[in-house]
Amino acid sequence: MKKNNQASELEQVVFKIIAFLKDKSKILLTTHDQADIDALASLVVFKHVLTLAFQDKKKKFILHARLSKSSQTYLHKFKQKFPEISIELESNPPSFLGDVIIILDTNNPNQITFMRELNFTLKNYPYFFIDHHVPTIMKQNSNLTEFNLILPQFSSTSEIIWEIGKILDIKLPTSLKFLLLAGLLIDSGFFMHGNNDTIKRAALLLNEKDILIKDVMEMLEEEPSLSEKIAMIKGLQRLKLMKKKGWLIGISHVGSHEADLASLLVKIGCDVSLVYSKKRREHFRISMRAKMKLCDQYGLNLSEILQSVSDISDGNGGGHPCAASLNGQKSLERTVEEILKKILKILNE
Ligand SMILES: [Mn+2]
Repeated sequence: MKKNNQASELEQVVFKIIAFLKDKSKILLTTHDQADIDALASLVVFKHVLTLAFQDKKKKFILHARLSKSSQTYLHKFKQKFPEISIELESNPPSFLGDVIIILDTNNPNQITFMRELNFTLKNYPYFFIDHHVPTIMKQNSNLTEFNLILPQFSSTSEIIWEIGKILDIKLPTSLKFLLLAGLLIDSGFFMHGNNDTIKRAALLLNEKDILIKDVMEMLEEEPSLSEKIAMIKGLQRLKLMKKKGWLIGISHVGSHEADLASLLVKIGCDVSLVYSKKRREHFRISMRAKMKLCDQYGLNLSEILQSVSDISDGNGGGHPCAASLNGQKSLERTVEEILKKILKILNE
């Protein structure tokens, strides 16, 4: 029953979005910085879905994204396998912003560099989000909230785009289903952080037997770069451990690859990990991961914790209950202290 309600709610918003976009001639689709494969897949497939939904040659869709290193590598391999698909991505701040901006795979405008770069222009610019992260509490003047699809119950934005495509009765070619599966696999940690629906959607994407899951997984395999390997090893050397009621909290720091190290620490036995990385000037980034068991049993929510310390660091945090990050610009030490205090308090309960 609940599921049907959810489905129809999604449907309603999707039809509202389509009605709203009907008379818009230039639509900008963008995503967070260091766009990952889920972000890339969502952008490319959503453009395809909208193009077919409108069948209007005068309508222009612009994709804007700055890809992470690993998404660039992935895109290269993807284009070799599917040369028939043309993907054009803008990476410079767009000169013309279009009539509306649709932001995919984040619901925090601070995570979009060009928005920061064009701060003044965007203040009154209409935009809305399609995303699967925990909603950020933020005052956003020009956000068209009635079109927001912020759905943390989805493991990936790729899956939301897949559902939108189904609602609009758009049939996707093999290549784009392949791409959505890649986004779904990456963001669900190969189903590790997924739920029943994640697996059901993956099964549907594989239904027509034109895709082998082995091929999708193989394309996602990536030998870590030398700098990543060194960062992991150095980060492990600097590891500090805290023990609380049998739970292990691992704390470390690296120059880059903080998210990878945070994931690695949980893989090798930490129940919670916190890895920070100092960036230029006072700026820093904190990445955190936790075992799912801990989030379920204790209601630990890293996204909420990082949002709650955003003020101290004059930054913004968010993500998921078991995987979250924070970009800060001051008081690194105090921020880390405050985070650890909150975690210890939860574990004490
Ligand atoms: Mn994502």
